[in-house]
Amino acid sequence: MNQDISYWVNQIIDGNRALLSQAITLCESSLVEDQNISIKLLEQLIPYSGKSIRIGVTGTPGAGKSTFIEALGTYLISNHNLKIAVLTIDPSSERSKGSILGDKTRMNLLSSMDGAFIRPSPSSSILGGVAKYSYETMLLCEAAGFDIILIETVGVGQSEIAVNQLVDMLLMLHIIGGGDDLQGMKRGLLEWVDLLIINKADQGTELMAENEALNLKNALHLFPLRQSGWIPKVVTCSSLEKRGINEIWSIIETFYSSIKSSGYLDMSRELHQKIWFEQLLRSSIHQFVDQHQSFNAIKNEKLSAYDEYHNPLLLLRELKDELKKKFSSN
Ligand SMILES: Nc1nc2c(ncn2[C@@H]2O[C@H](COP(=O)(O)OP(=O)(O)OP(=O)(O)O)[C@@H](O)[C@H]2O)c(=O)[nH]1
Ligand SMILES: [Mg+2]
Repeated sequence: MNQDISYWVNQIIDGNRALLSQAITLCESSLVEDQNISIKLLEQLIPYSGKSIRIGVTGTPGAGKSTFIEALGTYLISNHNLKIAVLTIDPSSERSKGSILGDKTRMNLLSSMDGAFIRPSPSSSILGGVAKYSYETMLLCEAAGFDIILIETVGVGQSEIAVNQLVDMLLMLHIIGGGDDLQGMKRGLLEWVDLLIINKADQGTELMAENEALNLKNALHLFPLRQSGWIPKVVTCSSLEKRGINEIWSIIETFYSSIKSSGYLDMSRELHQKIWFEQLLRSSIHQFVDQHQSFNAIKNEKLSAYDEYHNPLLLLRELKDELKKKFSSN
């Protein structure tokens, strides 16, 4: 980093996309020096964050998440003059080492619009269905003035619980005939979903989609009332033909103003912040211990005597005992 932190801070607040991208890259870097710079940047940018609507988009592979984000994003930019940041996973990143092209994410039109910023993170960094540094990336995008943050998840099952620790609202895309989703793990996930969208309601499947929506609405009624007080909605849409998108936006607006006025929004964001703090604390402790000379000296001494043990757990116990002795007396 050639310029000082305050230069970066001002540029990001002014909406400099190139520096925003670089700041995200610093967050994602495995180098401790880069991580330290990104933490300093975030420290100063946090006061400028928090003003967006944070939305998670989940659903089984191929449900149409990317196509839906493209439809919603282009609608919001064109009709509401909003600025949209999309955080997604780049499926090709393993091979191409970090491509950031929109066309690889099925968001061709959106990626060409001025009001959009699409950030595919490398698939190697996935942790529970979202990129490892999605929270940091989201804060940076908010400081850069984006009104809506859309986070696309990958994978199925419990992963979406992780996205729930980032966003204000969780949307789930559902394919017609995918009723089995309600069984097993998906049932647990449904407790977190605020809006269930039956996608691909087009090309003759509209009626089936309406019936499915009705069944799902009935199924959702059986869930206990949520802490947010919100009763989850079920709608049909066609992301491909861009139908049903305005209705979805009006549900998002209603949801957002309801959790804002009830105080639930502040409460859940505070919880997310504490979860982030815990994660940062753990990695700081890890980093500190790794770099601590006395710790490394004791560890290396023990490791050099490994042949005497032939039992990693015994070695670990002795190492822990010695560390306790050393650090509890200081
Ligand atoms: N008919 C129809 N096809 C759709 C619709 N939305 C998406 N598709 C198609 O479904 C396929 C998968 O769409 P994606 O948007 O890539 O789905 P995804 O959930 O993002 O997929 P992954 O990221 O791979 O999990 C593509 O061929 C889309 O063209 C829709 O509303 N109607
Ligand atoms: Mg996708």
